[in-house]
Amino acid sequence: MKKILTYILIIGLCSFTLGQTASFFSDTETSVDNTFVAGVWDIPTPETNYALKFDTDGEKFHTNDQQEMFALDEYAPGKSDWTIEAWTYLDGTHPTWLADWVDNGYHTLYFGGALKNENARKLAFRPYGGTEYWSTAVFPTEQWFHLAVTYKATSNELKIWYNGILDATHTISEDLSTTKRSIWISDGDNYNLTGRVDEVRVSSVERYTSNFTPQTDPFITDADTELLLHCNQGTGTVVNDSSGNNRHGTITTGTEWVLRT
Ligand SMILES: [Ca+2]
Ligand SMILES: [Ca+2]
Repeated sequence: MKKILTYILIIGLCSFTLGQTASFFSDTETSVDNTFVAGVWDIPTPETNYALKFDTDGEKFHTNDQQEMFALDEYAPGKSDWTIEAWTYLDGTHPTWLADWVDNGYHTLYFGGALKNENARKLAFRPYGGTEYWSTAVFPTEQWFHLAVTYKATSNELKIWYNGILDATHTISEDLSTTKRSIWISDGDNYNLTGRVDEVRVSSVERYTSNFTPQTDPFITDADTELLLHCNQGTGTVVNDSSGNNRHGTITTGTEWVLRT
């Protein structure tokens, strides 16, 4: 009796999980009185979770076409909110002095490196020709963390969020408008990221205004998503943009696909 009750419970749970219209077995499988005889379960194989790894100068991702990033001008030219975020993993510190995270060859976000010891592995935002706006946090090596930078156009406020906690707030005095340029990850200016990125999302909205729990599931695109890289291709040189805007990109030779650990 106990066994029968257990079977009923398992079948019930499977039916619930698969949905009411889903059958316990697929058409190609056989069953006798709902007892599994042959075939495979009707559960889709999950997408393998890869990330991009950079460890040498010249290694980078870049969008194939020029895009707005720091000047998300579809609403107000050169003056719109934005958020740039990615799960990030630092394998170490770049041997020279900085390690590009995300930039457009004009305005840059980078980690300070060895020659700037006081700022080693802090994150800086540097508008073209302007001031460096630093994080308070010194970011760790050999662990994944969520990093987000938000910009509010009406107040010129730039905020850095480390694992969902507000880390630094700055008022930007520079004009952030640019012409459209490719979006680069790592090595926008001959300084590679010594690390990895995954789930890169650029948004035309200030996504975060108070502390938050970073989403560990893949992002789903919405009307405010400009670029979304799940980085799960795992092979080849094309990285698909899942934002719906077809801003697909390319990785240069030496950039590696690594399993997301
Ligand atoms: Ca991924
Ligand atoms: Ca490499």
